[in-house]
Amino acid sequence: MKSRYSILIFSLLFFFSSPLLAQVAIEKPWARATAPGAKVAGGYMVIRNPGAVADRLVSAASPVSAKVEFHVHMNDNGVMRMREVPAYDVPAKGAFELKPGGAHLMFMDIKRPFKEGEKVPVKLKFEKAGEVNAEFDVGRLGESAPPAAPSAAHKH
Ligand SMILES: [Cu+2]
Repeated sequence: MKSRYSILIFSLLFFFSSPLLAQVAIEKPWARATAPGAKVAGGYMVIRNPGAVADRLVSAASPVSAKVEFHVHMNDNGVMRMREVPAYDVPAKGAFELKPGGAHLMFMDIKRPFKEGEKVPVKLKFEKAGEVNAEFDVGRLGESAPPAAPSAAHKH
């Protein structure tokens, strides 16, 4: 009788510690519309991890681009530069935010322009939570950034 209980308890513990139960939530995924001829696009979101174990976003892919890279912005002597990083760490009971001017997904070699109002599907792969699908809403061109075209900045 006693051993049967311990088997039950053991399997319950195993079940609750299973990586399959690790979960992350993707909040407000969005991407910027692209200018004509643009080859790359930025994607943003908040990754929330309610679990007690830290997780890590290790890869991302989308049918609309050749690949999806993880970028961060670094202040290099007053000049903001982008740098590729291998992964994003999502702390336990915490969140990791991707936003303009900070960490962002970079859609490389996009196959078509991103148009405002459409959705871009992205498959995210986490070390523990596994694959998570997200639909990125395409927002306005140059949202929360200076206008891309010089002519737009010099309207009289
Ligand atoms: Cu970038």
